[in-house]
Amino acid sequence: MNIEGKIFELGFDLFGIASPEVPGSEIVFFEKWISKGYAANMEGWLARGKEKRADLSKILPGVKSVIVVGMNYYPGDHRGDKNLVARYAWGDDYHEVMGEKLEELSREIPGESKWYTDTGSILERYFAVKAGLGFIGKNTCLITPEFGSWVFLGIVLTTVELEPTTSKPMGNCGDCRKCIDACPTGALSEKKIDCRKCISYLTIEKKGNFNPEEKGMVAGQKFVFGCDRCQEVCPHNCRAKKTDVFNPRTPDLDIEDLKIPQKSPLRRAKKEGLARNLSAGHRA
Ligand code: B12
Repeated sequence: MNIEGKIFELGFDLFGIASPEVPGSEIVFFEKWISKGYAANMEGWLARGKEKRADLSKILPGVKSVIVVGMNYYPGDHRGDKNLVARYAWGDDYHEVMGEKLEELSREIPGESKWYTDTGSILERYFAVKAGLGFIGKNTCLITPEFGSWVFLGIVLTTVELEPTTSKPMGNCGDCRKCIDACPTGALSEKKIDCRKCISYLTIEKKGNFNPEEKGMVAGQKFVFGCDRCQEVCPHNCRAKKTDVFNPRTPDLDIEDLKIPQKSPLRRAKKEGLARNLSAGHRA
C-alpha cells in the first residue's frame, strides 16, 4: 500500500500522518473559546461535537492513525476592491472536489476508514500541525511553508497503524500582528477569533437578518462573502502559488446579476443571504 504515492496521484499537495490522541489542553482551549461566546450561533453544533473531538474512537472505533492532506487553492488576486468573494469560494466547492478524492483515497486503504473535509467534529487544524503540515498563525489559520495559509485540509481516519510523519522546522508569527491589526472589526486576538465579529462568519454562517450591530460591521467592507483580510496581509502568504485546480471564476459579485454558478460554495448563502450581504455591505 503506497499511501503517499496515491495521495499525490490524486492531486493533493501536502500530506502527513498523526496518531489519533488529542491532548486535554486542546479541548480546554476549545471549551474556553466556546464559553466566551466566540462561536456565535455555531455554538450548538460545535459544542455538541466536543466528545468526538476529544476522542476520535467515538467516530471510528479502533482508529489508529490520522492521515492529513492539504490542497493549495490560491486562485490569484481580486480585480476590484468591493463586493469581493473570499478566494476559497471562487471556484468549485472544495467539499465536493476534496470529498471525491478523499473517498478514493479511503478505498485504497485496508481496514475501516472515515474521511472529512470541514464536514465533521474533528480538530482539523490541530491534526495538521501534529502531522507536520504547518503551524497555527495569529489569524488562527494553518500556515504551511509551501503555500502559506491558502490550503484546504482533509482528514482520513483509519484503523490501520501507520508511522507518524515527523515535523519539519516551521516558521512562526514572531512579533508580527499584521492580521490582528488588519481585521476591520477587531475579531482577532492572538490565535483566537471572535466569530460574532468575523466578516467570514457574518456573511457565510450567520442565518437570518443582521441586527444593527452586525449590519454596521458588514457595511462598507470589501468582502461580501467570506473574508480574506487576515490572510492577505500575512507575510507568510508571499509563498502563495496560483492554481486553477478548483476552476476559479467568481472573484467578485455583480450586484445586478446574482447568478450563482453550479458547484459554487456561494450556494450555501443562497440568493437571499447574498442579497442581505450585498445590501449591508455595498459601497457605491
Ligand atoms: C467553524 C469554522 C469556521 C468559523 C470559525 C473559524 C475559527 N478560526 O475557528 C468561521 C465561520 C469564522 C470560519 C472562517 C474561515 N474558515 Co473555517 N472552519 C471552521 C471549522 C468547521 C471548525 C473550526 C473550529 O473548530 N474552530 C474552533 C477553534 C477553537 O478551533 P481551531 O480553529 O481548529 O483551533 C485549534 C488550534 O488552533 C488550537 N490552538 C490554537 N491556539 C492554541 C493555543 C493553545 C494554548 C492551545 C492548547 C491550542 C491552540 O486549538 C484549537 C482547538 O484545537 C473548520 C473545519 C474543522 N473541522 O476543523 C473550518 C476551517 C478552519 N476553515 C477553513 C477556512 C478556509 C476558512 C476561511 C479562510 C474561509 C474564508 N475565507 O472566509 C475563514 C478563515 C477565518 C479565520 N481566520 O479562521 C479551513 C482552514 C484551512 C487553514 N489553512 O487553516 C478549515 C480547516 C476547513 C478545511 N477543511 O479546509 N471557519
